Amino acid sequence: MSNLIQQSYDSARQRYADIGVDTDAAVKTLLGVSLSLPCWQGDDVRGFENSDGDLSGSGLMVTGSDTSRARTPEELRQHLLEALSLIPGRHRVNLHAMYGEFGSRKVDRNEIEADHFAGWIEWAEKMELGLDFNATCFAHPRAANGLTLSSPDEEIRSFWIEHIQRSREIASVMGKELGSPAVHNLWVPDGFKDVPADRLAYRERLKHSLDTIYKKSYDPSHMKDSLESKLFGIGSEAFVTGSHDFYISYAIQNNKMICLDMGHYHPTEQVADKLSALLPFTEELLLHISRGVRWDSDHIPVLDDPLRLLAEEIIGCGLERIHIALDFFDATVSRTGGYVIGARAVQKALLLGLLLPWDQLRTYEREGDLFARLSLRESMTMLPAGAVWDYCCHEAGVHTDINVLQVIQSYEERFLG
Ligand code: RNT
Ligand code: ZN
Repeated sequence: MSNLIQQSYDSARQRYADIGVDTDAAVKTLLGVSLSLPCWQGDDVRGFENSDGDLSGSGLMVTGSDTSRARTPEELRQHLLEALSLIPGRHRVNLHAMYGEFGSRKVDRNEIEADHFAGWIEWAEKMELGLDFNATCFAHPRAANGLTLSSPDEEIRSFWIEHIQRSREIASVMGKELGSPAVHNLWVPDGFKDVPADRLAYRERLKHSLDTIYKKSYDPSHMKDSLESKLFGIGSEAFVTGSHDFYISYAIQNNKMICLDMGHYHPTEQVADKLSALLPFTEELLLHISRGVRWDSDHIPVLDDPLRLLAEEIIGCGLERIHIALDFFDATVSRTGGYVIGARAVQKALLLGLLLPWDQLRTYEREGDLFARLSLRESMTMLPAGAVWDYCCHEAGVHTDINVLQVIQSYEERFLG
């Protein structure tokens, strides 16, 4: 089998070389790209607090009843390791604050500390994984009416400010201990189902809360902040305090990263187009790669057009300034399998971007030969990228696509006992 992979690769390499694309370099670059895997795909956004993990008021909704959900930190780490063994390259795990290891204690969000994540940090260090972090501003009685940092209730705002300040601190400990900066991403659910009467007051309160939160600055080699906007959520259809315009303005003024989630824009908007619109004004960006089906449905990514276009732009704009996190949850299928399919789809999309003859396309464009640009792009679509991908998996010691199903099936059998 591996002989066939090698032979197919050799002939693919020649085909690409003929149009000036170096497949060895593409594979090498791809294997150097780290993706941040969402811990929440492994357990349906439940976390390990000793509460019932009620998502109401969050706008997030997990559907499905596949039995593979991780119920403990150990099971979640087991799922992640199994998934990582099927994803070429070295990656990161994206944790939410509610995934601390609290034992049987009830630790409220305004009490969390780095110690609650010591097990994760130790594990990540051992497995050579980076960690990223998120404050969890939902699935909590104090967020049940869908308002946190922009709430008119001062006590509620202070509670969440404290939580987020602690979360940033924890992120910085993670980054410091692992020697790789942790991105602390902030998303709050704030908004209204119906038309608000004082939009400005909510946004001013959000700004004020953020100013308090970000007063403390951290060494960027330990922690970096990002802000995630949203167009609407379930229960925040008419108004979202932290809209795209709001956070762009805030991020640019305060030197923070913007997080672009693929499910958080109008369905006809291309998130791909936003990278080059933001990069002239900001040093780095965070992506939440997801697949929206009709709405912000958080489906597992597959190699579809929006993802291909986004990956092309990541390559076109330069990988160095873009952090790639995945954001999805699907309880209808194997949680571990979901990680594998989603992450590998992103990698395949990136590979397609890396296999484009960028210099030639840009030359045609500069020269105004737009038919040549169109024609060359189109002639790339049927070249043997699959042979390069198989080779990449093989090089990384990871199964090729066709074997994923069986490996996941036998893992699930063992997991479910
Ligand atoms: C919600 C945001 C956010 C969450 C995770 C769990 O709409 O996309 O990123 O999905 O933080
Ligand atoms: Zn997101």
